[in-house]
Amino acid sequence: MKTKVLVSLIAVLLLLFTNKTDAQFVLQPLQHSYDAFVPHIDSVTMRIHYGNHHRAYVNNLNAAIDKHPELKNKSLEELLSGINAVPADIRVAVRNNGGGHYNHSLFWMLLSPKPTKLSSKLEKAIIAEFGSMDKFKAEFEKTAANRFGSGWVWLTVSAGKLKIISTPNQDNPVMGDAPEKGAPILALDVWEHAYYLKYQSNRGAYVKAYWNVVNWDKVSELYNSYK
Ligand code: MN3
Repeated sequence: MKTKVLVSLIAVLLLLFTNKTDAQFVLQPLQHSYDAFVPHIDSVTMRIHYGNHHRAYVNNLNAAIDKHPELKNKSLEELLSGINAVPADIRVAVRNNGGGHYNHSLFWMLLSPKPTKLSSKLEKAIIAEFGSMDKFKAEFEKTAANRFGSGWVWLTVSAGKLKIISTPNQDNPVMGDAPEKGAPILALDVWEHAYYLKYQSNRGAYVKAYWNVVNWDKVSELYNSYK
């Protein structure tokens, strides 16, 4: 019994310590419960993905920035868009963990447990660019399938134009050295940790299920803000 109390106390202290508020970057609370996206995304995957993977990116990013106090006033966007100006000894850490923090924050924000509808403005733009919603989804799914290993699939706005692109690892289209720069309005994580517990090697089924949980209201909002 005593041990149990002690273990709980240590857990609380650890939690307080890892969430210390002087950290530059903070893991924002999830807007939905872990089981909110069942059956499309299972709750264990949500818990581990957010609570372990995303938290580790935030902690590792803060640890890297701690080595260079001159970067303390930089926003995440500034660090990533200026990635080549980040000191060499922490550049890879900022790229991977800063990218991880940015990408996952966007990914969670763009999920919805309830059906949402894209704006007619965005729908028109998608149809103009890709031919139809079905063709857009097919191209997005194909891009997800073709990402070898770990990475992301994006719908971006670049010079007013919609584009589907993919990046490896935790890279993203806002990074200063991105081959295809753009403002992301849709973000899909295709790392195995995002789907393997439920879908195993069937990435395609995960990507198809993703359409059920996209927050089109938010995607439309982002589109309007970049258009
Ligand atoms: Mn992930």
